[in-house]
Amino acid sequence: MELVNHPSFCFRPDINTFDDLNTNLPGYCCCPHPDCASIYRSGVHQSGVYYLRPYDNKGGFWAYCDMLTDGGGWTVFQRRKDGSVDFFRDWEAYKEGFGYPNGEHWLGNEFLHRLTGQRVYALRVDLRDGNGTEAYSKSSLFKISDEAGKYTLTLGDYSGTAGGPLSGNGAAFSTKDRDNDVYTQNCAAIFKGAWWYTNCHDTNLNGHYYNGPHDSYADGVNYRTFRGYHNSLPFTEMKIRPADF
Ligand SMILES: [Ca+2]
Repeated sequence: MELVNHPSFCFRPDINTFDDLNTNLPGYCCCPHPDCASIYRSGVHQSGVYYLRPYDNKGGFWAYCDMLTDGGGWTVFQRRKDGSVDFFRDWEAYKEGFGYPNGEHWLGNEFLHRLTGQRVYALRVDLRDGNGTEAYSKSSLFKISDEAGKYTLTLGDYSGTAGGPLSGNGAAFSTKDRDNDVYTQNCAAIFKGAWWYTNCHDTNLNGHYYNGPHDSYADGVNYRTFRGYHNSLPFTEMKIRPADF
C-alpha cells in the first residue's frame, strides 16, 4: 500500500526530530485522525510516525503508532531503546516532548493531556530486560490532567506480566526543577528521572539509561516488580489507545 500520499492522514517514514516534523508539515495532511486507534480503524495497519490532531482544535502533532502489538492502534508516548537521548530534563522539556518518534522519545505531557481528555484511554507498557525477556503492564485507565493540575496521573486496574502496576496513580508529575512529590526531598533529582513520583517510586522508566545491572539505587530505567531497583531495562515503550478499542 502506498501510504505517503494517502489523502486522509499523514505518514512519514523519513522522520527526524519532532521539531523538524512540526516545521515541515506537508500540504497533503488534510484530515488527520485524533489518535492511532482511529487510523487503525480506517484500515491502515502499518506501524510508523503519523500526524495526529485531537478533537480540541488546538492543532496537531506527530506520534508513533504501534499497529502490531496486542491488536495495534496504540499511540506511543515513551520509548527507551539505546540510551541515545537524554531523559534527565526539566519541566518544559517534558511538557513539550523531546527525542525521535522512531527512536527514543517522550511525546510530551501537554499532548498526553489533550489525547487522554478525548475519551477513556487504556495504557500498555512493554518492557524487555538484558536477556531479552519481555513483560507488559496494562492499566484499564490512563488519564493526565492539565498543567494547572500538574499533569496528575490517574490509573485504573492493573493486568499483565510485570508483577505489578506502574507507580504514580494519583500523583502529580515531577521533574528535577519542579518538585511536586510528597517526599521530603526531590525524587526526580535523586533518581535521575521525571515521573509521577510519590515517596518516591516503584517504576522509573525515564531514569538513567544504565543498560542492565547497576550498583546505584533505583535511579535507572527500573521497574521494581519486574527486575528490581538495580537493573536498568534496555527497552521500554509506553502507549495508549481507547479502552473500548
Ligand atoms: Ca518533595
